[in-house]
Amino acid sequence: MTTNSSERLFSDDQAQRIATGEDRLPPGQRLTRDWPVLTYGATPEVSTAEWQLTIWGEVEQELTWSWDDFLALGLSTETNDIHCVTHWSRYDNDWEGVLWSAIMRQIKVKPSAQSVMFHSYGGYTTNVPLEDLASDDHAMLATGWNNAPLTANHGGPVRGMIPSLYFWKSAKWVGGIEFLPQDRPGFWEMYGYHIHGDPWTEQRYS
Ligand SMILES: Nc1nc2c(c(=O)[nH]1)N[C@H]1C(S)=C(S)[C@@H](COP(=O)(O)O)O[C@H]1N2
Ligand SMILES: [Mo]
Repeated sequence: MTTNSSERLFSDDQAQRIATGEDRLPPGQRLTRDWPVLTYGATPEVSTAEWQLTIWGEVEQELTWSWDDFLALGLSTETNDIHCVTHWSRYDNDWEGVLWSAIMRQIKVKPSAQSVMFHSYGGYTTNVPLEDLASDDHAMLATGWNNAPLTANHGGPVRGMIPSLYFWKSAKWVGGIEFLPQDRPGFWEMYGYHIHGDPWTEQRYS
């Protein structure tokens, strides 16, 4: 294979896929190196001092965590790929945050709970079945990206990060988690996005 860049057989993206020996790119996606901002509406400015996470619904006890309460659950790091329904994907994002599994250890969820609704400051919502969260070891509520606090436009101080689903399921500015007795559509799901959103089977729109 030639090393002359004008005659290369493979694009960087293809070379990367070949080098890693796996097809990382879900069908219908193309890679981007920058990180687009996709927000419906205004960007809420939420300081860590005022930020709270409230958990309610199908739980034995509702609770509210402050920023310090939340950090006390312990921070982990994860590297993963993000796939937006508008066809861009971005590889190798380094996240810091609290794993979903660590959050679940603090909550007594009722057996009736099927799904969660993430509620954002500003009003955005998105639904995710508990099964998806439980089977995704990498799911977290993220506080940092590439060794820096998550910026406001990307959902800081705290955003969902669920790499197994399209990126609209990763709510920015999360302030509430509601446990639901049955799955119900969130914001984009009511406007025709797929109720589930698996990028590998292209569950884009319903
Ligand atoms: N609160 C909130 N969360 C959101 C959105 C939004 O508009 N509001 N957009 C979603 C969509 S469609 C995508 S693709 C990602 C984009 O995240 P980014 O702007 O950090 O790339 O956030 C998701 N989470
Ligand atoms: Mo999106």
